Amino acid sequence: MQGQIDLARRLVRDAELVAALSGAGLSAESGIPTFREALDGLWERHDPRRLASPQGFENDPAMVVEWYAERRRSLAGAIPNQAHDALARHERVVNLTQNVDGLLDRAGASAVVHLHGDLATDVCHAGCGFAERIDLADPPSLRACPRCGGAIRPGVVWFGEALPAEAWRRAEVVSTACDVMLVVGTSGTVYPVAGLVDLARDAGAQVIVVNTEPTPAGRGGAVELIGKATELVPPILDQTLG
Ligand code: BV8
Ligand code: ZN
Repeated sequence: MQGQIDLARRLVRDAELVAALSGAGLSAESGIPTFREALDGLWERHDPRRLASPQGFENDPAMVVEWYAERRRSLAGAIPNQAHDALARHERVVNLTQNVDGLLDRAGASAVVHLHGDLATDVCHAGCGFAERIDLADPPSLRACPRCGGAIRPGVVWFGEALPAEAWRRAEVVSTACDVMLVVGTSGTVYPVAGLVDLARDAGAQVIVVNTEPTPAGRGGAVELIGKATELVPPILDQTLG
């Protein structure tokens, strides 16, 4: 493994631009359950793709808002881990994240591309444009939009919903321009984000994968490092580390 880590360190050292594509595994060691794990206890009889969908919300808005309120409260006390810090500190890294937990921003990363939205915001489901920051520690329950009377819901991208156009555009530009794509903690099962790895690879980038399990991103000549984000990301990025 050390040889692979040294190879990954050399690729990062020689790169002008590193695109870091992250998923729930990046925040696992901050105590944030991955998407599948987010359904424990009373939620385990639910399918996340139903709850995190417009149909799920329109079916039972109060239940979906309550599920997010629980996730928001648990997120309020979470702190960025060493992998967030390393990704935030490295000036040649642009963060493209599927995570909605805001932990890269809290770690000080600038210009994070939030591909699936942000749990700390509420938006109008009727699309009137109303949006506001909410207090994760004291999340609002189901309420009507003060502007149009529609329903207010978390500002995250649900299954079946389009990604924010500007975020997607930036992600495509960065993925085609980067010399290295560092893929951290994502199972690569959700599209269109999972397709960014192929986009980068086809544009000539070298792919480095950090994950606790093998994933499709690890194919096609990638440098695949099996292990935890907090153990592998800092040594790959922090060239100052011995
Ligand atoms: C869209 C926000 C169209 C909400 C999320 C068939 C084929 C291809 C695509 C589709 C298809 N059928 C449907 C689709 C489209 C669908 C899709 O991809 N479905 C999948 C399930 C097949 N995609 C969509 O609907 C997208 N929209 O396509 O719109 C469109 C276009 C125009 C106009 C209208 C519509 C929208 C997808 C966004 C869904 N929202 N999140 C919320 O959070 O509540 S996705 C959510 O699940 C997460 O954001 C994440 O991206 C994804 C997976 O979650 P997890 O599994 O928890 O996390 P992850 O995958 O990252 O896995 C964790 C990994 O970490 C694991 O590999 C684990 O080993 C590793 N790990 C764990 N601990 C550690 C670790 N690694 C390192 N260190 C550790 N310590
Ligand atoms: Zn509204």
